[in-house]
Amino acid sequence: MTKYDKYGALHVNAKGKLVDRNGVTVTLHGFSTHGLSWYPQYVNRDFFSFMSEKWHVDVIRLALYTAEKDGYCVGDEANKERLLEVIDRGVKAATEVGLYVVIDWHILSDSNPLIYKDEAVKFFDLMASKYHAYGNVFYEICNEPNKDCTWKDIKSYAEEVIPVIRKHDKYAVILCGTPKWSQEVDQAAADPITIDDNLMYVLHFYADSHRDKLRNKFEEAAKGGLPLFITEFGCCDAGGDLANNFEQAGSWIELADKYDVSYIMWNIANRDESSASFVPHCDKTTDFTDEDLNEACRWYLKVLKDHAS
Ligand code: IDC
Repeated sequence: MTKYDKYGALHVNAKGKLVDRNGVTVTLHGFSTHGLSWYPQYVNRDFFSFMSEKWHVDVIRLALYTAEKDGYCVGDEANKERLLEVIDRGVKAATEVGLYVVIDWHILSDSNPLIYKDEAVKFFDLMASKYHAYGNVFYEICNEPNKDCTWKDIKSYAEEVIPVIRKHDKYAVILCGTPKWSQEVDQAAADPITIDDNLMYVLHFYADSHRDKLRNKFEEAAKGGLPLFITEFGCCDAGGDLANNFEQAGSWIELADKYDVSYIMWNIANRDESSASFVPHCDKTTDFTDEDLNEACRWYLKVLKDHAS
């Protein structure tokens, strides 16, 4: 039985928890792709099926960069078409193997989602019109607002994008990033979005950089009933490439589990960086064995295995 067969379409309940079709609390665990322009080869059905069966993964995040490296908003029309095809392949592959899938509007160097708001409106209009009947799709409307982008900016962006999604898709869970690279969930808690209640706020952590201070912020918000989803984390530093800190990462996992918060690890690629799952010389796109995997990936697979048993 696939994860989707088991839980069906998910939603957020009045206590801020993600629940299944019977109202039972669910937590999802999985991986994020690296940028879809960089590494489209990992978006394939065989690998998704492998992750589901061998790695106990139940969610895949498709990271669509908006600005970096042939990003969706900076390339030409042909580039856009290519990226839309990769997303379509990813959503369909996830659906066929019964995984949940997050469509991630991956803002980063474009620090404020208002910069490409018009593109985002068109993009989510298209996504929701295509995938509204799927039931396993999450829409993540802005990865990591940063620099001087305020919660007020994000909220006004969300208030424009959410109705566009809801025009087509009444039920999907929408995920919204928070200020300072998706860390300041306290600001969202103080002034939540009220136009929609099937919504979760995003927190990201990189375990060696973000420790007790951010965990306290997370815990306050979780205790207060704010719906939270960790759509991206790493065991290393926020740059994604220095040493892993599994002690700190373990504290994060424990805390997320305590509050039934779902989490997704960055990243699926063989890039030469510690946050990448695969070693650089591995060019497989499925059927990975231990020696193909970097340390952080091996550590996470143990976490997933423990969860499954
Ligand atoms: C990093 C990638 C790296 C890439 C860089 C710039 O790992 O290969 O060169 O982006 O595009 C985030 C971001 C995520 C970052 C990651 C690590 O969401 O895009 O990926 N990170 O720096 N937030 C905190 C860390």
